[in-house]
Amino acid sequence: GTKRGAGKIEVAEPWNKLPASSLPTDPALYAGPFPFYRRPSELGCFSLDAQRQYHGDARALRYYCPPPTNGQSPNFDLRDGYPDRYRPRDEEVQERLDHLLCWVLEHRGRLEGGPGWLAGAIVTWRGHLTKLLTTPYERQEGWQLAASRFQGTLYLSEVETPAARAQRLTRPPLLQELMYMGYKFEQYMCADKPGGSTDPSGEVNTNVAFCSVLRSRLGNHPLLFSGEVDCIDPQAPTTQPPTCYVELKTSKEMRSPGQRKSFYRRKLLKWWAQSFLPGVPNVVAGFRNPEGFVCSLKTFRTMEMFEYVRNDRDGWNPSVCMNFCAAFLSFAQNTVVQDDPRLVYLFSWEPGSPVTVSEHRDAPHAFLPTWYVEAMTQ
Ligand code: 0WD
Ligand code: CA
Repeated sequence: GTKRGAGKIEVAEPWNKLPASSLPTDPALYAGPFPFYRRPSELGCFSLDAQRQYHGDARALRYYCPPPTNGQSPNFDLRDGYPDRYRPRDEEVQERLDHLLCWVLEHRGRLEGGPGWLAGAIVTWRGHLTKLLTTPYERQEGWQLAASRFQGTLYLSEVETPAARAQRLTRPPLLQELMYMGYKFEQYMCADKPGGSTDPSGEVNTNVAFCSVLRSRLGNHPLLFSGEVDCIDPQAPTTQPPTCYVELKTSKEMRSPGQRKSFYRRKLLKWWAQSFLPGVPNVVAGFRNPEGFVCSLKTFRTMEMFEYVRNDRDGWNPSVCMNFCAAFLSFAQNTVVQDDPRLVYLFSWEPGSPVTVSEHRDAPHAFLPTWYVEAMTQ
C-alpha cells in the first residue's frame, strides 16, 4: 500500500485504491462468526400525524393491549372497515430520508458519542438495513439504494425499482385488502393510552407512525437509523426502549408441515431481521384464517427465531445476514469517497446477481434536500 512518514517514499499504487465494482451476495461467502453488533440504544423518537406531519415527540406511540387470556381465543375480523374506514398513505409521495433528516437536524448538536460521531456514521431507515440483511436469501425482489456522503456521514436512501413501482401500480385488490388487514390487526392490539382499551370502530390511517431513532454499530460502521415501532408494552419487565417495544405481525394460519417450513424459512427471516436491528425483543403474530379472522396469537422472541431453522439445510443464518450487511456497508464506504450531497451512487441488486453501482449527479437521484444541506452548512 501507500507508505507515509519521514524518509519513506510515496509509492503510487492507484489500483489498490480503486473500489470494487460489484459485490457478490452468495450466502456461502458470508458464513463465519457473527460480527460485532452494538446493543442498539434509543437516541430519540418522532411521530407522524394523520396528515403525515412531523412532530418531534411520541404522540403517535400506542400501547400494547392484548385480549384477556381467560381461555378464550381472539376473534378479530381483519376485513372490518375495509375500504370505508381506510385512509391509506399516498404512496406516490417519495419521502426518502426526509423525516429522519428532520430529527437529525434538530438533534445534531447534542448527539451522544461526542462531536464528530455523526461524521463517521451511516444514516438510513431500519427498513433499508432489513433488506440488506435478507439479501443473501432473497429470490424474488431486488432493490436499489442511493448513497451520498455529506460532512463525512454516509446517507443511504432506497429508490423504488421500476419493477416494484409497476407492481405497486397494478396491486391486485386482494393484496390491497391484505395490506389493510395488517394495520387493522394493530388496531385490535393497541390502545392510545397505557392501560386504555382498544377501539376497532375507528379509522385505520396509515399516515400515522411512531418512529424510534437508534444508535448501533455493525463491525466498524457506526449506525444511526430509524424504524417504525408498533407499540410499547407498559407491562414489559423493563420500560427502557427499545426493550419494551413490541412488533405486531399477521400471517396465514399454518395447516401443513410444508406451510410451517416455509414460514420459518421466509417469514421468520424477515421478522428476525426487522426486529433484531433495533433490538425489539418480541414479535406478536396474529394468525388469520381464510375468512380473514385472527383466531390465535403467538409471541415469537426475536433471539429465538433462528432456532426454527438452525438444523434446516435450506434455512437462514443470522451471521450470513450480518456479515453481508457489513460487507455492503464497507463496499458503499469505499465507493462513495467524494463528500458532495449532489453526488449519488446508486447500488442496484437483482436476485441471482451481484450488487452493482452507477454514479449520478443531481435530479432525479440526489436525495439530500436543500433545506437540510443549507441548515447543516450553517
Ligand atoms: O422512502 C421509502 N422508500 C420508505 C419509507 C420505505 C419504507 C418505509 N418508509 C417510511 C415509512 O413510511 C415509515 O414512516 O419509513 C418509516 C419507517 O420505516 P422502517 O421502519 O424503516 O420500515 P419497515 O421496517 O420496512 O416497515 C416498518 C413498518 C411496516 O410494518 P410491517 O409490520 O408491515 O413491516 O412501517 C410501515 C409498516 O407498518 N411501512 C409503511 N407505512 C407507510 N408507507 C411503509 C410505507 N411505504 N413501509 C412500511
Ligand atoms: Ca408491524
